[in-house]
Amino acid sequence: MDVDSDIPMHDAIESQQQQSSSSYNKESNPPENNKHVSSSSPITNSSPSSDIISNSIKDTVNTSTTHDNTQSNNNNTTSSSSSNINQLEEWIEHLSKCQILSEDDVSRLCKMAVDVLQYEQNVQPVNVPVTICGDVHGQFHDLMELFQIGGPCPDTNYLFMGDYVDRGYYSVETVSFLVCMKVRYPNRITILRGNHESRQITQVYGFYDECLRKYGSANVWKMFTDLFDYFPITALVDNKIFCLHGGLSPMIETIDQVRELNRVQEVPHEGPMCDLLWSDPDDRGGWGISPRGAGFTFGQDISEQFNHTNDLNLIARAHQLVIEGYAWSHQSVVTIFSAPNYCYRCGNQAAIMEVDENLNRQFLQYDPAVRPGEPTVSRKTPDYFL
Ligand SMILES: [Mn+2]
Repeated sequence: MDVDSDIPMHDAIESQQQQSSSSYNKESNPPENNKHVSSSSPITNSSPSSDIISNSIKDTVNTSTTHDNTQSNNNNTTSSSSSNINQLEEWIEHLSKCQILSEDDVSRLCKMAVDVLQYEQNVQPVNVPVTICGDVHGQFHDLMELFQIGGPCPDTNYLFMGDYVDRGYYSVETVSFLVCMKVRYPNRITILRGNHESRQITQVYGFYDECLRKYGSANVWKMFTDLFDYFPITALVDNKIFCLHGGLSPMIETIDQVRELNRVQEVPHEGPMCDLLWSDPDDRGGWGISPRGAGFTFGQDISEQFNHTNDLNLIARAHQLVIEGYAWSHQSVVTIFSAPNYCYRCGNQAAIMEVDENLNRQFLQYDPAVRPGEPTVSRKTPDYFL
């Protein structure tokens, strides 16, 4: 059974909003919507083989950031300053204990992350083997469990398909940790943008309020949401598995068309970039109106045509709560959801998908981690909820 991860939680959302309404939009500066200017982006959107180009750009231009040399399977960084590595490892150790970074450190981290992410592509190439993960939604302890199940990064390569923030109690720690890992091991972990990596959505579903509560101002929220604009929107694993948060768009027939988008902006309300982050597969054929109010539903005929046109085996996506952590749609679309017992009450398992050197796939399912200091909520969902 597929349950929409954004729609059926209205009661949870409302109680969240009630709890935070006293501080909401009163003590803080109003967030600036859609004011991000994306001028002079160095992103090489339309060069299909620019991973080599961008790597050389990174290595020559960006000496201040860390880069792993994946091609030679060498985990030691070759072109980065050791002080940055030490700093990042200090932050990672701190965050591993679920402790937030200082505002100044978040500022430094986000600047380092822009230096890495701005050179990634709209369709970021990813090599096998890789472990592909879905929504995390601020469930920090479950993210640590994910790395226990899948193996530590950088020993295991990871591809996350978005929705790191909102809903869970630890969006700040979760996104700080993943961004730190991205900067520390840029060729070992890929972090795509989800529909929640957005200024608008995070003001409604928790991340904005959490930043206010933990930092006393919206500064950290602004730093991260400005950074989200640089996250790649899709990835292509071994030229065969197309990975993205939501799904297909009626305005996108080829992967090259994704490469031509200007992604460095707030997630738009409509259009191809919006659809890629919001759409869902559906049992009905063709394109349908999405109950989410953004993106579309697409049928098996659409996904088959897209996979045929682009010589793909599989579309891997996240965005929908699925009770067993993964679920097949059509024959070649898989949904992966990596937040167990979503919202601490849905009773679902989580899953990640390992893809080996021969593109063989294996799903690993897991249950919620113990969350010290939090109220114990039964994983079992009452019948009336489902
Ligand atoms: Mn989503």
